[in-house]
Amino acid sequence: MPAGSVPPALADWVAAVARRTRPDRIHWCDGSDAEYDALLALMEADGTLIRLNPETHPGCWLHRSDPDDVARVEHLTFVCTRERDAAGPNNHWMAPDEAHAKMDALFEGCMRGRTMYVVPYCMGPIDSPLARCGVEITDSPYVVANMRIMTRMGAAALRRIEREGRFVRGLHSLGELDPERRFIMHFPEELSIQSYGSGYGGNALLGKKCHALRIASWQAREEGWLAEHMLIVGIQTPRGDTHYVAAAFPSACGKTNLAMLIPPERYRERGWKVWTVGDDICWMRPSEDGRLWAINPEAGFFGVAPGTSAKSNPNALAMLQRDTLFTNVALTDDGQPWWEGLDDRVPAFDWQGRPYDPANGPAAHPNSRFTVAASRCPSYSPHAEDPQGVPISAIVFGGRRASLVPLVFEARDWTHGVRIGASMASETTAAATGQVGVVRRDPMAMKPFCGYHFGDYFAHWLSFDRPGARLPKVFHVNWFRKDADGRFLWPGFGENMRVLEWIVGRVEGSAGAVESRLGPMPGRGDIDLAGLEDCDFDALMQVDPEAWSKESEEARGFVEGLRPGLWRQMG
Ligand code: OXD
Ligand code: MN
Repeated sequence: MPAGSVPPALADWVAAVARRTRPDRIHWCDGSDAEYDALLALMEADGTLIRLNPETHPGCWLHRSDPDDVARVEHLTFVCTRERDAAGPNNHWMAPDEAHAKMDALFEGCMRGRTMYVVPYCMGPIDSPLARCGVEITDSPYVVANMRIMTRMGAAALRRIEREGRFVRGLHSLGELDPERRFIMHFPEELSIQSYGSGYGGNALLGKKCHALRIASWQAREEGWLAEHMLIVGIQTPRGDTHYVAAAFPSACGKTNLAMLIPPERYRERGWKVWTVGDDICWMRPSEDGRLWAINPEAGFFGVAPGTSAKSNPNALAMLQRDTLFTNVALTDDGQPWWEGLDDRVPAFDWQGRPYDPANGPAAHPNSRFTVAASRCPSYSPHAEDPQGVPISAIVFGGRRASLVPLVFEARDWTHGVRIGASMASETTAAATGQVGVVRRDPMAMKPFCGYHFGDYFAHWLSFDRPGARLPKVFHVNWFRKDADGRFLWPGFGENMRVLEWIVGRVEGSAGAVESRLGPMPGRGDIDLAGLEDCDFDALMQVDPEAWSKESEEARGFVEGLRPGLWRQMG
């Protein structure tokens, strides 16, 4: 037990878990440097971690996971509410009694021969009224090390738990890493999570998707706030004002790149700057001034490595030079991490540790990751840890759509914005197991993460439009539109600044737009296209009326199928 007092509810729960799982040892995590170093040493000794080249990448490590355990498993992820309807058709559902019986059997004796770590953590700045605490029990030191980077973990979180008495209970075991014995269960009514059989981030770092999205979205609805799959950036204008933008994109669609965008030189010269607050999750709450104020509940980035390069994300590349845990990337012959899109070196070993052979597929797993402290990011906002959060001026929804959807358009008002978010669809990526590149409905990028019925979720969003509210403007973007030959029509990355400038201009009331059936859009003269002579702006913005009507009809059918009458309430 840690020095100082442990709330009885926590002590009792830990004891009960230990009786069931039978660990050899129990370690209460304090979050200290010494503890982290000891964990790394332990994992180096047993081969869980490989030390990377200390000259080029001091403090960096590689973890190779089981090849069958490399992504989120949506088909094995359940929301277990008493009433099936509460979980909605967007979630797999299991009755709580049945789920508990299943999980109890799996956890029985599963930690024999292992250490059970008790990880108190806080999602959000430790002194923020918007932050929430949890405790994860796990038998994976890799999970503990990641939780230390991704959350405020240890003694301070335990003190907050002691003060508040309330915390989310997360129980995790690697089990046998057998895909046939793997479940990620959520019990929102009990504020608890149980995860068995996977060590992959989204399945095992329970503070992240399980707590900060699925459980938190449930709590947010009860308490009048929003827990969203959104990055948060501050856009500083030449006048020195900073507008905060929250943006929802499905997994592996460039949230980390956008969160760390470096404006092109022309913009920098004029005084534009982009500040990173978060790259994945945003908790927003209406404040007394009527605006939505947001925090990033995480303390680190668990980003997709492939595609990260000096061109796509120089800030990320700079922060990954030290003190980073890499998972399933490839290795160069001198022990440096490598992934597709990084540069033109040829790696020596692939993500499974085999001598690299292109015949075996990509060298790095397409969902290989880095875990790094947010404070290591060169563009980390000086306001990222403000307890009250940052005020949100604009919300952006975006999907990965090769056709149909224009570069950017604006919602007419909040309710129309909710309709736009609810209508989102995107091509699937490697962040979850299953087929890649298939367009699926992913409203507000929350399909895998909303912990309750989507119909109730959209109604909750609509409820923010009330007297006195000063709600953000809402936009939709698509960086991924292609021409007939399959080439991207928009350069993306830093050049997305042009679109952000238009969005900020709309917020400030200075940028023009043309009306369209989708909502206001930039005309040629409204957006900076200087130097983009090759870019076919008309093709980027073009909307095929018939195809659009078909898409809207599908979205309407989807929303009406959730809760009849809801579509009409959405603008
Ligand atoms: C993530 C995801 O890891 O969305 O952020 O899968
Ligand atoms: Mn994500």
